[in-house]
Amino acid sequence: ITTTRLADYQPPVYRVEQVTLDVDIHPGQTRVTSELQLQHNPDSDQPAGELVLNGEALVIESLNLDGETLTQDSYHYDGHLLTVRDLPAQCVLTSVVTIEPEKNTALEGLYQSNGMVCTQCEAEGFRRITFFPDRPDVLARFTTTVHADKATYPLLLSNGNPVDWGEEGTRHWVTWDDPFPKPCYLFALVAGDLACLEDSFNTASGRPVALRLYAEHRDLDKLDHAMQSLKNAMRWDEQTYGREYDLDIYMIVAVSHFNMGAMENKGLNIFNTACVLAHPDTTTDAGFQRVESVVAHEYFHNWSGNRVTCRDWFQLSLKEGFTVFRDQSFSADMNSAAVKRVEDVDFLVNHQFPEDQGPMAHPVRPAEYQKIDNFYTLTIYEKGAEIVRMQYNLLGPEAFRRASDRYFEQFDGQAVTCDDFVACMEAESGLDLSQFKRWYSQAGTPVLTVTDEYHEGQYTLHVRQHTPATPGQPDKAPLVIPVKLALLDSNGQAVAMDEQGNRETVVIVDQSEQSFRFAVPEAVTPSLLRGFSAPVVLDYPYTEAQLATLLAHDSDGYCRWNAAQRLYFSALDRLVGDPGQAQSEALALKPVLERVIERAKEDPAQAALLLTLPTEVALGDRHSPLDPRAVHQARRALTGALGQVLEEQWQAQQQAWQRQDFSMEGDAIGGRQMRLLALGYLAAAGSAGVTETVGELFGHPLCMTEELGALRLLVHHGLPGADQALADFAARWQGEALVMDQWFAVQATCPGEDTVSVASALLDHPAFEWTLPNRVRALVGTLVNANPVAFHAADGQGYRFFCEALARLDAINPQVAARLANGAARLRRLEPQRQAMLEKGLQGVQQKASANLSEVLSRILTDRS
Ligand code: BAL
Ligand code: ZN
Repeated sequence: ITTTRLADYQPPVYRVEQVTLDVDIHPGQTRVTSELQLQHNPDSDQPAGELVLNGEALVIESLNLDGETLTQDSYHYDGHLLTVRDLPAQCVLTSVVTIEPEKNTALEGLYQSNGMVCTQCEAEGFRRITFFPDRPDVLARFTTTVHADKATYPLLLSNGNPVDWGEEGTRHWVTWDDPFPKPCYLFALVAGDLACLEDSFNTASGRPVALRLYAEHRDLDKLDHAMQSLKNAMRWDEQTYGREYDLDIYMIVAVSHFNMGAMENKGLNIFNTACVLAHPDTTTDAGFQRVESVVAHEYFHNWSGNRVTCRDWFQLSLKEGFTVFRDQSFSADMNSAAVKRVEDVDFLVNHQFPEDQGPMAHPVRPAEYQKIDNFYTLTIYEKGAEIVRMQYNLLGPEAFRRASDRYFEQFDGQAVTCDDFVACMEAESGLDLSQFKRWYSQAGTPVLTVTDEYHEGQYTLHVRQHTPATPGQPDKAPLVIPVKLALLDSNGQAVAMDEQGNRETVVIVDQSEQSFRFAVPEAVTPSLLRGFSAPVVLDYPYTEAQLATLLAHDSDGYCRWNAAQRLYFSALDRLVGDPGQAQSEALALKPVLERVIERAKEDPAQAALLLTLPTEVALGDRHSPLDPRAVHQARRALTGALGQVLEEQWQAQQQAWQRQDFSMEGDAIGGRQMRLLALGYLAAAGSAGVTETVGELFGHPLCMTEELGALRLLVHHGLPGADQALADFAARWQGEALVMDQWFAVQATCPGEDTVSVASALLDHPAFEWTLPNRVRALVGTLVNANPVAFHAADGQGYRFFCEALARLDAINPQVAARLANGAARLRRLEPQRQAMLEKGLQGVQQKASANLSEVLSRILTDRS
């Protein structure tokens, strides 16, 4: 296992000017002929002569240099690297290799999925197809010819435009040419028998673009939402960033077997079916929103990632953080911006913060890695997006747009770094961002500790910042933390904070300790970190009365949500170990929640967010050592008690949001969320009639959101009829893979220790497939990550389930196994008995682990924090 370090970066010795690929698909064996036009790189300080190419487990048929067959003494291949000696400065290297896509269960490189052949090359999959300098700073023009059987694979796709095609008996071929130089991680190829939804888009400058969305024939009716999302994204990027699409064709292919969500290959995106297919009968509202954002995300990569790409994989967040920021902004514009921001923050604090506080913590620009696949993390993506968002807010929209224009224009066709991005921000704003850039290099979540005082018209905030140590980074320097704030008077109204009468301001915290003063007429409640202006933990001693004021009156959606979360956490913290007090905690919360429920008609989606209790995982993270049973009982007790004390209000809500007709309008979606939430509280309280109402909803749903929501309530609350409902659901949806994933997930997330034996039995269900990542994530991933009371079952059965699954999966798909292993990241937070059981299990898996899995396990096992 080798470690790659940012500090060791060297430019490539040779550039590849042109690649001509010929991929000849036959059952059992695919032959790949590649012709590389090589040129010594003048930026390299190494002389021409030796060339090292990546190539993973390729079977060489022949190697040829400038027309001469290479003899075995002029090259060396060790199964991973091909070293060719005595090369001139300019030459053509031709290789013929064979590969076996049918046997490729790792789903990297060229592989089979439900009868089609497709690729996944990011980050390092292209080396499994042919020999190449598989690094993002080698940009080449690709011409690709695909040959295959006509009947099995009537459709042959690759990047760019089709320029030639023909038939050879029962076989046919198509040649695709991509005029834009690109790194090989953006290469794509698809061969299959697929249905197509076709549309077109006229760019702002009037160029027509053919839009083609491909899926299995049975899924053709599930592509409309993705098409509309794509067109919206194309227009939005023109209007918001001035970026037009550049090829004549834009294609998306839906694939069942896929390691990630989707892939932005130039002109030929390949998508996990879960992120592109959508139909109200089979897809939840959340699923629709995911399709919209992922389609947009991959489209936006055409500029932020493809036209301007990364110099090396340490710069991954250059494209991912920026593109997540872009897709978040797009979704905010298409839907409710306030709700979107809270959803994004909720995701960040509940998933990225734990990563940043655990053994896998790493900077947004890591300094080293063993397998780059393990760094497609929430830190790179979500925290990376927050770093771009802070720059957007520091510059303001106009300067940020000038800076992004400069970035795209100056670096078009180049492979660059995060420093290059920030330099554009500095150049267009005049700001000095040198201290700000510590956000890229320093891991960990900063904690802002704030206290305040009020004296004779002067209100002072004292702010201290501290970033806890993370693996390999014991000492942290102060960051630049923009804190947007307002000050609320006793009526909850924001007061003027300066002579201009501004009622909101931003202070920049850039030292370990600082104070900020404001002239205000009375003692105030601070509304801090408005809009979640920086990805930090805020430690301010809010009283419950202040939180109630913020929740009732703050105009900032994030601050209202955060106030609600703080109220819930303090009640739940008291109930951990003492759930008998749930009734009095619920009564104390009742008046503030009543006000939120009353306002639900203004914005039901926002109300649903405000009324949702923190998860057991989030609550567990506040208690050390983790006591999953006590956490489970506390949350369950408070849910039931809130169901009881607000029973009338929940009943009214569940009736008010009942609809006769299906709609995808914002209020209809928010209404479904409110209705299911209300039914959940009623079910937890054992309210009379709730079983019938939920059963009725399950039997006569308007859409999958209702059907699945009702199923989840039946199963998770153990309501009568739950088993029959599970059987009916499976019978109805056995042919729909994505719906069956939800069926597995509903069962795996049923809170309770017994769920482990249910999940173990489901591993033997005929619909369970180890080779299908979505299915494994639905059953094993959800139990491990979203059902702590099951995963941490006192007898260790959850750990046995997990470790056996890890070992089994690792032999099939190391990338997905390594990702799943992150579920053990809280190892050192467990009490000694559980810790010993899990540690032993992980050590057993570690003995035979792949490089991917081994890197994650060793970080977890050596964690001493
Ligand atoms: N580049 C990998 C998939 C994505 O982030 O778009
Ligand atoms: Zn991306």
